[in-house]
Amino acid sequence: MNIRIPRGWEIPERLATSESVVMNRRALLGASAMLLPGVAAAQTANAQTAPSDGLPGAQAAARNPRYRVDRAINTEREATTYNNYYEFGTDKGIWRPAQRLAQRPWRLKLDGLVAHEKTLDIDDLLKQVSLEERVLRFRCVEAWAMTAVYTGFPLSELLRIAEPAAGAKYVVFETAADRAAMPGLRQSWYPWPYKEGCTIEEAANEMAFVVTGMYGKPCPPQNGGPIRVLFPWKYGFKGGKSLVRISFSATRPVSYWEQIQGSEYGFWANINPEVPHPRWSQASERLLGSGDRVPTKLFNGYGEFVADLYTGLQQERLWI
Ligand SMILES: Nc1nc2c(c(=O)[nH]1)N[C@H]1C(S)=C(S)[C@@H](COP(=O)(O)O)O[C@H]1N2
Ligand SMILES: [Mo]
Repeated sequence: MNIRIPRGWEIPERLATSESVVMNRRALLGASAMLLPGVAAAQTANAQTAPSDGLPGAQAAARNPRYRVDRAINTEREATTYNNYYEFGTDKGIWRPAQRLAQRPWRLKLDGLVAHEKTLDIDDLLKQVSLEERVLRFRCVEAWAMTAVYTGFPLSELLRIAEPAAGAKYVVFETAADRAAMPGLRQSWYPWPYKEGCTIEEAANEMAFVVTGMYGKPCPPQNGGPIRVLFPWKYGFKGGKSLVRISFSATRPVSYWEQIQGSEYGFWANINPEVPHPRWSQASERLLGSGDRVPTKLFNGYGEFVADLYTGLQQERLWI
């Protein structure tokens, strides 16, 4: 008999939805909670207008030419209607139910090891920073990727506003948990609220970007509006959406995905085509829109900006 057991990287991509495979095993009991009429309708309906039309806050800003891409830029529609946002559900079609997340008023708390704890209103914050547009590659750990147009400001500007104390070594990002708007929160076995973190050196790196807009409009809720963070050299799950709190800490936080499955989603999560996810290869990625398979790049192509952050850290699990 010749039974061939497929290796992890041979599973078809539709099964390589990592982030949901782990959960769906536990989710069976709670599945009926997700079958809201609005959610089902949104998954089949086609948008007539762009999802970010009509949101508050102007987001036109000059493009920063420093960050070049060698790929076609995805359309606004592609980048804003295929999302991961588990608070709204585990499928990619949550953009319509996500419109229930009110974008104003919105406050962001800065606390922990800081000179003075602060709570900023988003419109006041936007006046204290200089917005720029960046065209960035984005790579999900599930091996889909896109190139999208973002407006925002370097995370280093928020560090300046927060004034972290000398002992602050890590930055912790906590995202919205609005039970009325987010049906996913009823799945109480997940460690809500979604939290992520990075080192203070990573946060100060020029590539760490706070996003407040996309395609010249306010960032739509499904992409993390009104304010989210992006680490374009790391897998997408590091970029917490709809931030409500940024804390400074002396100790390394354990993030949402790390709590769910630490062997598959670690603290560093830097992109490396040569280090497979435990269940599939990371050597290539599928581009939204064209569906083309292209090779994945070390640090998602941003090594010239970020590689130095990791000298001396070779003993860490930098690539998971
Ligand atoms: N709060 C929150 N942030 C989140 C997620 C989430 O489920 N909840 N998903 C993450 C994952 S897995 C990815 S790939 C990106 C997707 O961002 P996008 O929908 O803007 O492309 O958001 C990340 N941030
Ligand atoms: Mo992801």
